[in-house]
Amino acid sequence: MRILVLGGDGYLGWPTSMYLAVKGHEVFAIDNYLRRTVALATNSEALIPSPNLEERAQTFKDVTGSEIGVRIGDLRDIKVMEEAINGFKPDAVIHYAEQPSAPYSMMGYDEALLTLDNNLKVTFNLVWSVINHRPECHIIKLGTMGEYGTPEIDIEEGWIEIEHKGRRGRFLFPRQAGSLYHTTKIMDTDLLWFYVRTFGLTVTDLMQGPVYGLSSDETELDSRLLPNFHYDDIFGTVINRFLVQAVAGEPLTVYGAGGQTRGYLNLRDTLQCVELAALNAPEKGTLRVFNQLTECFTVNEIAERIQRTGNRMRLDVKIERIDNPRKEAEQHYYNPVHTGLLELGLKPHHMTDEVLDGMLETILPYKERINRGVIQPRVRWS
Ligand code: USQ
Repeated sequence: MRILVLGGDGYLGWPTSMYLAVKGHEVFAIDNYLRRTVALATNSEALIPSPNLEERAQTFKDVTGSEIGVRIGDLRDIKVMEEAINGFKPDAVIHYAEQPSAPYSMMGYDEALLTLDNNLKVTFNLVWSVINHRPECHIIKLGTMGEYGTPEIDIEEGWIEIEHKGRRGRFLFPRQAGSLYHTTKIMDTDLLWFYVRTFGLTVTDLMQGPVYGLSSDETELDSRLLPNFHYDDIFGTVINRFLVQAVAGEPLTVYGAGGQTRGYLNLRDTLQCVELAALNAPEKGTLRVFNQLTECFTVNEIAERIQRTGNRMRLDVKIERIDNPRKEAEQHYYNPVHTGLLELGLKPHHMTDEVLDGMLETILPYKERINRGVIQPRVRWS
């Protein structure tokens, strides 16, 4: 397939581009280095130095013989988006090109506006470019499980049947996000659903949980191909953060009571999921939603698992419950349905002790690069 990856330099975008190229797809990746710029501005640089997108694509070609087309461009500019869609003529577009950090979106007015403006404008430009130049193209949008929040009822896979005053209807599952970033993802879903209904676009919305890991078959080929691995309070997701904290000898930062439950997945499974979505497009003119996660944990369970694994490696890991900087339920019901991707053939890589050991071993050589000043949360929700 011809697959365009928007946000192809990111934590997920770069491993996805390589995975798809090795599988024989024709891949073109675009990025404007927004995450790198924000990371620099907030002193939140990735643990492992990552060459720029052009250098990465060259290394990837030298190592594998496969090519990834790359362009540095800002997709908020409709001309850049149109050139990509009209020039490359993709069968599928994977849309990762968003400001992905909940804490960043809660820092203040400027950061909130950047998140809102970037995330909605890129989605809007994508919609219009596809309508005008490639209406048959399948849009695969990275959404987030955070769109649903933590309701008192089971979370369905995107849609819910509601019976009301004796009549029935099918609706998007109610959504109530816990940060502005997550709220922009709800708005994206609503935009896409509107244009599916009115213009017959074909869309898959992947409601993804927090991802962990830094290995895929391709990233393991050369350290210059590793993803941007963050452990700071802005871009680091909780499992990645805790593993780096364990290596640094810092106590694991459990926010509040630690009963917050989320659906997690290994980086390798994100790659499988987006390819499965691309190879199995939904019926034309529909919005399909998958909940993209493989197993649920509380923050306490994650901390205890990482403490055990770290202590086996003589890291003397401590756990500290600190004031929660976020507004979120710290003890709650959580039961999301996630069968759609399994039915398409997803083979989950679970968070085994071996997986955590492997991550600790990859992180250890970079111990001296850990900046202890970005481990404690610097952003409070209010
Ligand atoms: N947490 C801690 N200690 C930490 C960091 C986080 O207890 O040091 C807690 C948070 O309070 C939260 C949970 O761990 O309850 C998950 O936090 P996270 O930072 O790993 O994930 P989040 O901010 O929700 O965002 C991440 C990605 C985002 C994606 C989302 C999926 O950055 O792009 O959309 O995961 S989900 O969480 O399902 O919405």
